[in-house]
Amino acid sequence: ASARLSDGLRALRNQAGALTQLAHEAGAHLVELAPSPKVTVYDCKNTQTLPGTPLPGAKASKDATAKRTFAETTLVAKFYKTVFNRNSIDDAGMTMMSSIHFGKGYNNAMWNGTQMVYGDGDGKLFVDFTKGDDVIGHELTHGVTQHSLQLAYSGDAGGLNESVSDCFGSMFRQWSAKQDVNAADWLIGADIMGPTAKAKGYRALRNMAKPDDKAALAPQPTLYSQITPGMDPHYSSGPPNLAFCTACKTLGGNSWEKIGQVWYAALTTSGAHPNMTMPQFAARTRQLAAQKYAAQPAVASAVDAGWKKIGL
Ligand code: ASN
Ligand code: ZN
Repeated sequence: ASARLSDGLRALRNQAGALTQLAHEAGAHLVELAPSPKVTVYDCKNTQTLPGTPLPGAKASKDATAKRTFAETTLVAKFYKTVFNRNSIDDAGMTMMSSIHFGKGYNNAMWNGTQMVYGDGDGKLFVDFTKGDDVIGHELTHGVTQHSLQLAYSGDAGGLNESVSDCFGSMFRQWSAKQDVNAADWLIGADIMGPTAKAKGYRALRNMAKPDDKAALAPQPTLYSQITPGMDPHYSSGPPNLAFCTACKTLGGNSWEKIGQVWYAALTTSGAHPNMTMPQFAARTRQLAAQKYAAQPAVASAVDAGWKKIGL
């Protein structure tokens, strides 16, 4: 009887083992089969009416702007998934929606709270805004911020909001081009400068490595103490951009692998903080770097060097 019992037990154990293996394989398949977020593109046909006319998929579209928007937005989704394990803008797989050809010669791009919007540029100061992969990463990241820290768009939080979009826009550009921190240009908007801007010597909208660069269309302050009340977030983003860039360069390697992970954790950990100040954000990244990379103190020292550079 005891022999039969142990045979039975062995059989049960084998079955349990097989089931565990099956569940493991099924789980692996579920991960592989998790759909990437849907990407949709609409054509405003040079009006300012949103969202415009829905366009067919990337392959079916004859419009280079549409093709590019499908491809680059899909790539930003892949960047967020593979580098940060984030499933779309809201981390719950929401459709990534964009409208192109917004307005006539429209010199801007934006996240409007629901979707991305891109102008064609006037062809003089700016070209088609979809030509900047960092621009696409920047606008989409405004959506990520809206669904995480929910930073306000004024004061310190406003500058942080803009800076986070530049940091992730730039990281996306670096990751796409497989560039380490030394190969990266650290410019925002280099690929959307039009002939007039270039003729005047402007090479980008902003330079994260040198916020006060005279060759940037919008030179920014470099120190936290230079930020004044009511300053536009596109200017007050200069110091935190420099802090991020300095931290990345101090550590070396690829920006998105360690310092980028610290910034992502600072953006997505523990609820909304709409009025977060820059000193608070700095403290948060210092703490997260020390926690996440306890065995690699060079990460926390690099983060510290970044904030010290701007006087924090
Ligand atoms: N392109 C600008 C931005 O995303 C639009 C704006 O001024 N909000 O920051
Ligand atoms: Zn922005």
